[in-house]
Amino acid sequence: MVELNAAHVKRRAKELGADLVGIASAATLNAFPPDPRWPQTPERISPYCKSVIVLVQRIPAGAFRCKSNVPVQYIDMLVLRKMDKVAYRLAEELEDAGHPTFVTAAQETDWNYKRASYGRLSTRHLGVEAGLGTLGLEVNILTPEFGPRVYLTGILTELELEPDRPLTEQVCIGESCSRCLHACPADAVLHFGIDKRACATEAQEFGFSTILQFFERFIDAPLAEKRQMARSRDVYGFWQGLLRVVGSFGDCPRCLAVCPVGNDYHAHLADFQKAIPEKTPEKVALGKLYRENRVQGLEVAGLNDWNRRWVGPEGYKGMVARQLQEFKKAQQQRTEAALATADENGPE
Ligand code: B12
Ligand code: SF4
Ligand code: SF4
Repeated sequence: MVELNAAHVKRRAKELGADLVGIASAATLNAFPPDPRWPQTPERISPYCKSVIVLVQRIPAGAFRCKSNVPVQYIDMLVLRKMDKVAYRLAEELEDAGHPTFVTAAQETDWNYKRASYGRLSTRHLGVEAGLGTLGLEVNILTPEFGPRVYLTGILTELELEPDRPLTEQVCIGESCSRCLHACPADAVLHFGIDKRACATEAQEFGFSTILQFFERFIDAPLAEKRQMARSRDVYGFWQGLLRVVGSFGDCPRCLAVCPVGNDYHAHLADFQKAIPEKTPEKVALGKLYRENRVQGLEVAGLNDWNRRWVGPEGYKGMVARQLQEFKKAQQQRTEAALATADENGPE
């Protein structure tokens, strides 16, 4: 049996193509389910799981510079495919080395959990436990490297691996930023929470509940109307969703696009995403209200004692500003180095 440790596993994950990787202990995940009423824990899936290896795959920033959301929707699917392949290859290698290992579905939900709105594991919470980021105002996980523009998956293994420590500093700038709230077309961003039903109208235009509602109407409709319905845009949307998942989820990328966390934002998005067309005085006022409520220490569901663990218990301490300064410094050094090389080479 090959002796494997956390450093080896992480190196292999990166070699296989993962952008970020971290490790969470199954015991910790079992002790801290995101929503204890419906515990999304490894022990519910396998009693033998010791560690969860969490992979992050970034969504290339270029897709967020387009005139419509369509390129992001397509690239989301490619990112998920790549992530699944990387996870599968790593699981296979660990099993070949003698450690039973398998991958969980990154996008499926559990029919028995909160009307199928919860995954078997919450991969965002896995990411926080594995030290890869913290939850933002819109409860996406924000990684310091790529902000929320990532997908995540979990590999469950019986191999005991040294876990990473969660970040205690809040990565999200918080209420004083509120850019995700300003950009949300469905007014779904709560205070470190999300109105899922509202979000789903934009993010899952042709998702399960739309299909269900369509067929309920279809069953009761007279024959002539049935014919019309069968040829409607909805059915085309369902077909596209089945074919390529586009439309069945991941339709709306606005909260991902405008978040100023991550060097990918500084490098490629700061110019294009600076102005937020969806911003209204009402949304700005709501962000301010969230801020006042937090300053005054009012009760906020998303920031209660249980949830604070995943938001970053120390609060925001300027991580994004520090990162931006470092980014600008590195950019200047690159420009100076390029100029120096040009000088050395002399005129053409
Ligand atoms: C179901 C689902 C959805 C559905 C929900 C459907 C429904 N009808 O309920 C909806 C449509 C909302 C959705 C939307 C999106 N999703 Co989605 N989704 C999932 C999925 C499959 C399961 C989520 C889950 O299990 N959550 C578990 C619960 C416990 O978490 P939670 O609901 O956020 O609850 C916490 C807080 O919100 C808070 N809370 C809960 N209830 C309440 C109530 C109040 C009032 C408050 C204040 C707080 C609060 O406490 C909880 C504990 O911390 C995951 C994949 C996975 N397996 O994890 C992807 C996932 C979360 N989605 C993802 C993405 C990218 C999106 C979208 C951006 C769409 C897109 N372009 O793909 C939007 C983002 C919306 C957002 N800001 O959160 C990514 C997130 C990546 C990231 N950076 O975080 C994931 C992780 C997929 C993946 N494999 O990478 N999604
Ligand atoms: S995915 Fe779109 S609708 Fe959902 S929270 Fe983000 S911005 Fe709002
Ligand atoms: S846009 Fe601002 S408030 Fe929203 S998650 Fe990103 S940093 Fe936090």
